[in-house]
Amino acid sequence: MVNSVSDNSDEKEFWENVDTQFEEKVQDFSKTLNIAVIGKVSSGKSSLINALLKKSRKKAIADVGAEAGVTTKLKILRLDDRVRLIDSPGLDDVRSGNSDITREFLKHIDVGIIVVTGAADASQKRYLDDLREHCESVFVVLNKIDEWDKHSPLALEKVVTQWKEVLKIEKIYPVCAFGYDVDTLPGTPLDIRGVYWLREDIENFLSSKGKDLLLARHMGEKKSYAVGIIATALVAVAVQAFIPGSAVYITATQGAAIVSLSYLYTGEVLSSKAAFALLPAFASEAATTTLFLWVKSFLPPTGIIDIAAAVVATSITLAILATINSVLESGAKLEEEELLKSKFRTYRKQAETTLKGLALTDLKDLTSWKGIIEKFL
Ligand SMILES: Nc1nc2c(ncn2[C@@H]2O[C@H](COP(=O)(O)OP(=O)(O)OP(=O)(O)O)[C@@H](O)[C@H]2O)c(=O)[nH]1
Ligand SMILES: [Mg+2]
Repeated sequence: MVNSVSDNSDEKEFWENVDTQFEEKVQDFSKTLNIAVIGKVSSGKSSLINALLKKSRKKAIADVGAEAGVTTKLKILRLDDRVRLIDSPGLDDVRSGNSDITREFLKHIDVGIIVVTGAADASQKRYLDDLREHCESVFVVLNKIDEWDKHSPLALEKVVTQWKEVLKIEKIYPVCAFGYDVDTLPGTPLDIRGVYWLREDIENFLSSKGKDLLLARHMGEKKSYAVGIIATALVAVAVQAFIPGSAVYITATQGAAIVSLSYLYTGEVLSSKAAFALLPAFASEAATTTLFLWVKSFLPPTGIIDIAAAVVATSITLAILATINSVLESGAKLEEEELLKSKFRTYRKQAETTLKGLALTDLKDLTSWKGIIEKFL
């Protein structure tokens, strides 16, 4: 391929612009995340942590025991270099931990969760107040709601109301996190209730701080997060397809989504260079030989106000990201170019069929994308 001088400078400018856009889009993974789970002995703190992280009994990360005081004082779960979960009866125990880790931790706690059980107990107010002083966001959880299974539904409602009154709070999360005890009878299924809503609110808070993926990476189930990353990228691409110079934005969006997917599955932060180095594998599948020309071939630099352009851009992006997701999910390496190519061929055909006949409103709608991608992956 012989490029003229002006093509080369076009290409250079293109990549400079892509890099600028990429930096704006990519999540900052160097942040830290501290979560404190506080509550009386045997209230179910460790069980709740497992449920929150969507762990199976076999893959539980926090020890659960029927005897009181399994988490005797302070348990520090170091999920990775940047993410810490502290499980403790109260912040007093964290304070008396008096190590570098606990001192650092107390300086900034992103999320505090206080776990209570049974009848309303005003003595818990001081633990809540203490937690509030150290945390950006606090969630109160009423665990073991299965204790009321044999009562009328009103009984649980009354308890919830009383807890709100004694703690002077607007919201409490009634949950059940049963089944993580190693002594649970074999074959007994987990009984998890209400944790979905707690998780969703915590994730929304973390997302507002650009920290959602720091936690998502430790979840026992990753697919729903991958769907979210891909859907968000596709909405952006559908919108960007109509902007002049769309190729720059779309390439940057693809790169940032690749970095997010890679972090979700491996915890590794890909450089922009490494992320963009993957794209030529998909380009050479198409007719043209360089990524620059390939991107331009489906996206005129001026942008055209045409649904067909948006469909092409989203279907190619969907195929690229589905390929990356599939390789990472299977534990294979992104460097395996032949694998990328062969998966991309299949996904590209599938994407074209799936997206045929979609309206522009669908292409710009996050929920409709999530539905499509869930079936697609
Ligand atoms: N019925 C019922 N039991 C639960 C629930 N959640 C936890 N448990 C049980 O309560 C006991 C204590 O649970 P843990 O998760 O170990 O509680 P903890 O607060 O971490 O306890 P310590 O570490 O000892 O302070 C275990 O036997 C759990 O199986 C629940 O929602 N319902
Ligand atoms: Mg415990």
